Amino acid sequence: MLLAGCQGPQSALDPAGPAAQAAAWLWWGMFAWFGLVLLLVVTLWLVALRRSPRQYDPEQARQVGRRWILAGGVLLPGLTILILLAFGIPLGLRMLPLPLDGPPPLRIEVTGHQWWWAVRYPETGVVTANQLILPVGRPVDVEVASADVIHAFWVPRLGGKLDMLPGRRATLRLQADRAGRYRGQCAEFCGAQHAHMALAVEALETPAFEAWQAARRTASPIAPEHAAAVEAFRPYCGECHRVAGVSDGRRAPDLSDVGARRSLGAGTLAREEGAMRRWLREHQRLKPHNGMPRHDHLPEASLDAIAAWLETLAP
Ligand code: HEC
Ligand SMILES: [Cu+2]
Repeated sequence: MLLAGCQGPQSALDPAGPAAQAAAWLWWGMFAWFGLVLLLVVTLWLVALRRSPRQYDPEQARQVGRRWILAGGVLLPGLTILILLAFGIPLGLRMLPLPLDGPPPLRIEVTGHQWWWAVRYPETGVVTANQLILPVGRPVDVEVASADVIHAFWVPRLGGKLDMLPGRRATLRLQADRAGRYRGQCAEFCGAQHAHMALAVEALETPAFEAWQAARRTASPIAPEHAAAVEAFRPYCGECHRVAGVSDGRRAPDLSDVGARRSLGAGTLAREEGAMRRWLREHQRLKPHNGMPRHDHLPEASLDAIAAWLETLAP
């Protein structure tokens, strides 16, 4: 049961990059040291229990007691803090955006919203939401910010955790050494749907990453059978959502590639058959109080037509 915690897409004990590796070393180091301290304390306790009361001498006991206070209350915690600092400071340096010798890191802006993630690649202008696509083997500087309350960015298998504070920008360096899917999660309570604020992370080999960026820079053409859906979408949904070439809303997740997303509502609803229709009809039941109003005023046929069109939006 304990070992089950060492695996999975979100385990800090299964690092997939140098920054996360550093955090994992620190964790194991602390585990070993505090394990030893626990063993020592339990042994002393057992020894004390087994001592016969006849050997008790009040004067000697006072002296011994003072020594234990010094050793256990000052020396041991002091030593522990020193060791932690000696280990922790160099490891923490790996998560800072320090200058590098090689090519510069990739910059990605991630903004927390109640309760979704906006993701932007400033070098190419590519925008997405609720998913972070990275190249393998290249350092990435994630510039975090918040649009409302305090959130926290954390992808445990790739790096450390950083608070996202309204009105401030901060940068966290991470890197993926292996291609694969990872999971991030808002790590600071930010309201009712905090638990439904997951970030799907995917590390791609460099050619695949470049191909994804290139594909994202061209808007998907609109097939004639979706023209009516687009007309219904533009004036209402388009107020909040951007779809490249269709609408320019900025209050809600960019939907230009929503058809390729692994889940809807920041991890709330897996992309099974019919998930898009279900999300549009039931999103306030699936993720109560989320920032999107009910679409009850739209005819169901129109909503389903929009869903069918959104399904096709993939890079
Ligand atoms: C008042 C602004 C607003 C309007 C209007 C609006 N939405 Fe949304 N929508 C949101 C917000 C905010 C979210 C994010 C909710 C969350 O996950 O917390 C969202 C989420 C979504 C998602 C899920 C995106 C993802 O990445 O998980 C889809 C799909 C979507 N909306 C489609 C639509 C459609 C279609 C319409 C029109 C029928 C529409 N929206 C109208 C604000 C809006
Ligand atoms: Cu949160």
